[in-house]
Amino acid sequence: MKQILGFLLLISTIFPVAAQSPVAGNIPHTPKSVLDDFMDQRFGMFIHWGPVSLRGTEIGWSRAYEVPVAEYDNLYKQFNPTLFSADQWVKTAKDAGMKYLTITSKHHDGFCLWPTAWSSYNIMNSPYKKDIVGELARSCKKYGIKFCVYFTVLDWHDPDYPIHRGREGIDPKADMKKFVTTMKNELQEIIKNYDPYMLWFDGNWESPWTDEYAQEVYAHIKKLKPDVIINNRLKSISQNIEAGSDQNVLHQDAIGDYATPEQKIGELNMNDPWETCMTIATQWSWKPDDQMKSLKECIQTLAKTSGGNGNLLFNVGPMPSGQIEARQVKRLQEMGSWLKTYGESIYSTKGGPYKPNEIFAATRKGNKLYIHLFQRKSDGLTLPALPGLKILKARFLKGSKLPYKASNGQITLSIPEQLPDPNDSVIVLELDGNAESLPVI
Ligand code: JFZ
Repeated sequence: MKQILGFLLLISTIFPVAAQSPVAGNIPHTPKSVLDDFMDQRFGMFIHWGPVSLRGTEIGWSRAYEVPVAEYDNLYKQFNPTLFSADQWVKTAKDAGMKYLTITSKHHDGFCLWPTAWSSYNIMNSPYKKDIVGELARSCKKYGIKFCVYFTVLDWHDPDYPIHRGREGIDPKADMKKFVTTMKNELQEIIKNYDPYMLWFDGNWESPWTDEYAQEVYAHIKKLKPDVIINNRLKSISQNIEAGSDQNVLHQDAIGDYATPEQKIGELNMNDPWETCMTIATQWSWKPDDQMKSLKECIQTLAKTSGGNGNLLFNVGPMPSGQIEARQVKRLQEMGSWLKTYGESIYSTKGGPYKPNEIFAATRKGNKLYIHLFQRKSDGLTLPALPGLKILKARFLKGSKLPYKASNGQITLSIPEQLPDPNDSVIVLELDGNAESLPVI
């Protein structure tokens, strides 16, 4: 008996997850209070990084295309980012006014930035040999930044995964069940060792990935950490790439908590949590001399996202040295200094009631309505009236009063010739009631 138990114990240590563990009957959903807290953060740092930065091509996607497979898959042997400092990255995020950070633990190329026991294709077999995910998790804790992990479903490198992009068809030697077991074990390591606040899934569009698998993995994660936030890219979209690939909205049958518009600002949505992910330049991972967004574009993107009631996960791709480009660090600092002055109109606000446009976006908190003015079209800004509420006072945030008129179902604010901020001048309208109760106008 003892021998059998010992054997079972040994087996369960080697294989902590049974290949076909049934989906738990009652999958716990993430509490609304947790999601409300997430949406209060508004601004996070996305980091796409790996050995591919040595080539400067796109992470995952360039494998077998811009970079031949044999070359791509051996880049890790030269990956030695000796100037990497988790503290410096996290400080860069903090100084930018970012409240959370999401690192690509594993992208579509399969390389793991943490010392996983489940694949030798990981950072410990590079010359660097340090746990990048772990160091970031520690630094985030130290600086009060919420630590989050990106994890791809599809893995074009793993022989157990049936599709190896660059090669035709389904690999008959692959073993999808075994692949999913590995995935669950890797996620278990990540949750146990790094305690992520949120998991950012991706790579859910290829045929081997089904909703049964998604549910199995979801239940597994929620058993390990019921409050962890999960994006909407765990659910399979392989059956319905066209309609299903619309991950901009949170569908009724979502497996996950929030929608993920990519490289575009999400639409105003007062019901479902969402987060736009967007690159500071054009590529997710580092590209030399990549075209970087202007400060105006960066600030207005954040204001329009908040104005639509969403979060912004803003991406940088660090260099193979381990550093984030100096010009990108500077751009992020500039965003941070804008936020130091105007942050109260972004953090913990709700978007609306007006839909963001090229001229302005609106955010609100309590009896305050913030108008983010992007450009001066004339000496007056006319807005539709606020049903049932009166304006008590209008002023620039941290600035002077603004004359205004309210009549005939319209509000007209007098706009001075010289705006206080060239990128986003924030106007505060103090109301005689709760701005958050206004319907979308
Ligand atoms: C995905 C990743 O592929 C990309 O590398 C990055 O990590 C981003 C945040 O998420 O973006 C996609 C997803 C799907 C397609 C293209 C980019 N697609 O189906 O063409």
